[in-house]
Order: sequence, then C-alpha cells, then structure tokens
Amino acid sequence: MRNVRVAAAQLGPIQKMDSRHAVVARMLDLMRQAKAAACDLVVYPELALSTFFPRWYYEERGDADIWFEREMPGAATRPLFEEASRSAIAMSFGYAELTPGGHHFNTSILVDKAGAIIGKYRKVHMPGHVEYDPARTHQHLEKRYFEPGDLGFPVWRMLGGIVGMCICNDRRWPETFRVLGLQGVELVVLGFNTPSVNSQRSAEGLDRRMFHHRLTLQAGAYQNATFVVAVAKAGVEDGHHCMAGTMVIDPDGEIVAQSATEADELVVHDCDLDATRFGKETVFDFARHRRIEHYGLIASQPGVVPPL
Ligand code: ING
Repeated sequence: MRNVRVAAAQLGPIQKMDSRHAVVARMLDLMRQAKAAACDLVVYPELALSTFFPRWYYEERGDADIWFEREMPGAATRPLFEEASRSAIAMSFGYAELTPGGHHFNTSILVDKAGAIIGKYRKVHMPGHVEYDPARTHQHLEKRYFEPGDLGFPVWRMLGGIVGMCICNDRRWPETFRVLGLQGVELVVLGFNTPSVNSQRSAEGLDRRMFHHRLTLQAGAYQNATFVVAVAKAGVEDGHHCMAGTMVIDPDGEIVAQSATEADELVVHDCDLDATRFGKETVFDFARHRRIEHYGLIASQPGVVPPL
C-alpha cells in the first residue's frame, strides 16, 4: 500500500479584473482544506493565477505579457510556497511562464512538501489559432501567446511513486500518456480550462465536451495503468462558460471521484499507487506486448499521408 491522498483543487471562475492576490487567497483556502483533510498533494488548474486570457485578442502580443509570471515563486505566489512547506503538503499548479530569454510557455510545476520546485512541464499540444478568427464564436489564441513546450513529458519520483504532468489539450493526445507510461508513471496530474461550447460547432455543447473529457482521461489512465487527476477552472469568466469535470481516474479507467459544482471545490481521493501494478504487470506490460517495429509513423510524420 503506497497511499497518496490527493486533493484536486478546482477553481471557479476568475474574472479578467481579478488580481493574482485575490486568486492566491482562494488557492490558499483550498490548500488549508486539503491540509485539514490530511492530503499529501494539492493539484490546481491550468493557468490557475488568472482568467483564461487566451480567449482575448491582443494585436500586440507583448500586451498579453501582463498575464505572465517572470519568476516563480514571485511576490504574488510566494505565500503559496510558504503555506505549502509550513503544512508539509506538495502541490502542482499551472501558470503562464515568461522566461528571462523572452520565451512564453503554458507551464505547470510540481512542488515537494518542503516547498521546493522539483518538476516543471511546458504544455506541448497547443490548441486554437494564432490570428483573430471572426468565424469563431469565441477566440482560443493559445497558439498566439504560447510556444510549444520544450521539456518533453518528464516524470519525477515523489510521494513514494512516479509522478508526471500534462496540461489540458495534452490529454486529447494518446502520445502524452504513453510517453509518461513508458517511464512508469503512476500518477498523472493535469489542469484544464475547457470552454463548454465548441467555437466552430455550437452544436457541440457541454454534454459532448464532458463525454470527450471523460473519454480521454479514462483511456489515458487505463491504457497506461496510472491514476489521473484532472482539475478544472470552471464557471463563467466574463461571460464565457468553462466546464467543470474535475475528477480522479483510477488505473482501471474508473472515475473514482469528481466535483459537484462549478465553484472552488476540493475533491479528495486516496490513490494507492500499488493499484497500478496489476495493469503494468499484465495487460499493459509494455515490454512483453508492444511491437515498436510497427509504430514508426507515430513519431516520423506529423500529419496524415493517405494511400495513393
Ligand atoms: N482548452 C481546450 C481543451 O483542450 C479544446 C481546448 C477543447 C480543444 C475541445 C479541442 C477540443 O480542453 C485548452 N486550454 O487546451
């Protein structure tokens, strides 16, 4: 039994005008709830410190830099690290990273119980578009504001197991979970901001989006015999609705816990990392079953090449 008590700390809406300070206060309240529940790890959403700003078009890209963190921890986030180490609770959260070299990433970090950053991940799969698209009901300009991640899909030993991260759209790409799975991942934590309506097909609403959300998480968990903890930023942000669906998936692909609201809400679940062993040693014993001599296309071509 290698139990990790995980707190999925869902955030309700963050308005464009809400300060980082106000958001951090909400995150601290969730962390205190997690501590009171004797949690080992608290996981926050993607871009947890602000509204989902890629819905807004800035003609000058530099004008969007107001949403980015130049240092981590910084003045606004240091209280999170202090409270985490005081409480001996590990944490993960997403934020917009602006590096000293001027690179922009959609980033998440893993902080250990001593408050030290032991892992960083930069979102690889960037959804959306670069230029303003008048044909869409709302904009999704992640390709405008972020570069694709340059750190791959790393894992880290912590909390007695092997932990990895991904971010939002990454969950829709099986390669994400498989690369983590090939490193023995036992717990994947991710945050997401998912508009509840498809900006290019309004018939695709909340129900269909929640179906795809569950489908991707359950497949990723089952096919790599790992726990998956997915944490939403939810609710209506300046008139734009983001779906909730914070949930914990077990290594069998079962949803074992989920949020009930679209507000700040803590979802706690005991993840016994030993529960990943059976899948990894039988049906998904990769070494015994995979035939990589046939998988070349997956890493050798980005798009479709149909037959002549
Ligand atoms: N948001 C959405 C997500 O992948 C999206 C964008 C939704 C893409 C539905 C495709 C389909 O959940 C982020 N932030 O990636």
